[in-house]
Amino acid sequence: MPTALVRSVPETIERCELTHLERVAISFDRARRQHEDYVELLNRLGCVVENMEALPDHADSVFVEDTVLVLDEVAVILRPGAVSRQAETATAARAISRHRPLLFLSAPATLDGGDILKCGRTLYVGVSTRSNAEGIRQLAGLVAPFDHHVVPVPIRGCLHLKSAATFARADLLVANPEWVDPGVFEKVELVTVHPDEPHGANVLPVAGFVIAAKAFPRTNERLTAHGLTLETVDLSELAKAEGAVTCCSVMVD
Ligand code: CIR
Repeated sequence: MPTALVRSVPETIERCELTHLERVAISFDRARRQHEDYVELLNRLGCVVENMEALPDHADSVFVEDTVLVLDEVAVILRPGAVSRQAETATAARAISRHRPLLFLSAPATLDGGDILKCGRTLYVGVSTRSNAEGIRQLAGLVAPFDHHVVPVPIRGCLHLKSAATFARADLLVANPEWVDPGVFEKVELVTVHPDEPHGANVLPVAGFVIAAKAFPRTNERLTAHGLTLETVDLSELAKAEGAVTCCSVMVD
């Protein structure tokens, strides 16, 4: 069963980074409850949940996905593109070092985990406002000895590659074609988001289930019609901080 690394919602979440959304009030209590439900769901699906050290002064620290890439052989400690987030990686490195040998990106590289979409031995990496060419170059060099290869993917109009596309199953991509060209991915079945649900492409497969946000019922219906079993969670408060399903955990298989 996978281990899921998570980190609690900081009270400072209202001061989060925002790129594509207007700042609106975020209820800390509601965000914390929603995150607890998410963690409970991971538990129920059989994950061993490990809580990383809380970082109360780091407004975006609940979004642990952006700090580390975990492969079977190693973990790569990333360098988030938002300067305010770069100090989050030290505690992530401590937590993940119990599971994998560590490799590190170094300045001037920047790369957010939300930009890395893994499919077999291919790492698709979004070229975004957070992840730069040097980050992609360094990552490719670090993972090449383990036979993983990196494919840069242009995105537009969204924060991360995984805002635009994720694999709901190894052979099934869910994508928003306004934000990424689905043609760049290996030949897989494609489900597009419902046009009224541009953020609906971020889903997390866990133990034969697919975790999806409740906010996207019409996209979720499309996934169910493809034979997937969905577990939905309400992450509406974290969505105000531009968070989604994948970014709240780091899965260690
Ligand atoms: C940020 O802008 O960094 C946070 N407010 C949201 C990060 C979401 N991360 C993710 O989807 N991987």
